[in-house]
Amino acid sequence: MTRHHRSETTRSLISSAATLAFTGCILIGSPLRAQKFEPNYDEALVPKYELPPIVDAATAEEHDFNAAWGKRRKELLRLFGEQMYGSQPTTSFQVSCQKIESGKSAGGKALRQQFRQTISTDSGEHSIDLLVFTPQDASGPVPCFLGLNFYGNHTVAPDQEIEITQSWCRNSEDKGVKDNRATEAGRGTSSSRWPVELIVDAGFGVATVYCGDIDPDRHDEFQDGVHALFPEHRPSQEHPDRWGTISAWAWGLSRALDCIQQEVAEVDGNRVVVVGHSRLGKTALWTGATDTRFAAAISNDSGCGGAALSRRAIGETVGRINTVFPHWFCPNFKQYNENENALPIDQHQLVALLAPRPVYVASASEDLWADPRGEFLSAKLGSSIYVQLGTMGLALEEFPQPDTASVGRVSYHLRKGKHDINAWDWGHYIEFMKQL
Ligand code: GTR
Repeated sequence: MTRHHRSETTRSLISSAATLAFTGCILIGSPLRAQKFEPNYDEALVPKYELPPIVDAATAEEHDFNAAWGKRRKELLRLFGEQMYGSQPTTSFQVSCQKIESGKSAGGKALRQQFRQTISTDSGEHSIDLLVFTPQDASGPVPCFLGLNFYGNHTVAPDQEIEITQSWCRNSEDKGVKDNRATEAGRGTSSSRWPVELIVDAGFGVATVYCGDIDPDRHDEFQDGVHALFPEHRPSQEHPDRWGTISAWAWGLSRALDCIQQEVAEVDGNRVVVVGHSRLGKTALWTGATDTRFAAAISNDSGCGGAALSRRAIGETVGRINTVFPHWFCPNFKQYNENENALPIDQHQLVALLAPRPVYVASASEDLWADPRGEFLSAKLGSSIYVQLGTMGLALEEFPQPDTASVGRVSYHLRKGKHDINAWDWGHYIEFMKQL
């Protein structure tokens, strides 16, 4: 069998597996395994794997399927918490949210509002800034996107009034970060990723928080950021199931939603959609799973630890991500380095945790590191639960050609191009938003 032939065979097996509604799917690939941490990009070298079912056959037959799914959903959520992202603290905290500034933005089309949230526990106080744009001419509360940004709120728009973060930032000349401090030079440097005008013109709001305001993206044994508010809940050898940075970011997004629901009259707090790119796309899915107040979730190029199936081990793998970013997931997740088949979960089940709320998985054709095909398979397999719950699944049957978008209750698109989020992606997210 030629390599080409084998990969076509694998592909058709995968697509027929994708139509299997709920049983575990056995996918055939090569028994060969890529060398330790050497990325594999060859479909023919995807290892043999069997995916854990979203619901087993007996559950699927339950008379009251909604109730049976509710039980199974809890179990899946617990497994993702314990084995992958880490549980969030359950002890009490106080939170206050104050408007610190407002004015016109985006050439007068948007109302810009900035809020400072202060979260306190017996162990201290921590502040997080929230930036919200809504259409200037809205006649009532609007649905709103909420997502984290990588380098500070001031990077999302060339607007002099946006506060510059005081939190630790990764050094970047392009983003105006020097000595781990954000500067004026960063203003608007990520605006291609945040098309505020396009969004407000469509009648929606967009809100953002700097991820490093919640938890700086560095490995410090979970000492800083919101981890410091809950020292009794730090991950450790004895407690390898506690929150890593992605879970902390998700917790912070829930706090931002608290603030929106309580203080931002221009936004409809029941129609807030969590969105994120890349590591922040992984976070968007986990946030939507843990906090059902979010009306929907959008993961853009989220890859390994996001929408991509871990067991395919193509592009970035579990071993690689845990080595380069040891703080993103909980310590338990490291057991699965080079050992994905031992995972009790896989990422199609994370997509399923959004059901029946709308979910969007997006990929870019040249972003092989994030495994576009694995992201598509998660969306397709995860969508089976939507069908079982009596709503619509993903309309696409096969992994599509670049520049194809299928927008519905479960949505997927493959943008032509590189790892990024741009106006093409947002145009489709705006279409998706219209169903709310
Ligand atoms: C990469 C990482 C990916 C993705 C990306 C990003 O270095 O390997 O998992 O998260 O960073 O967030 O831009």
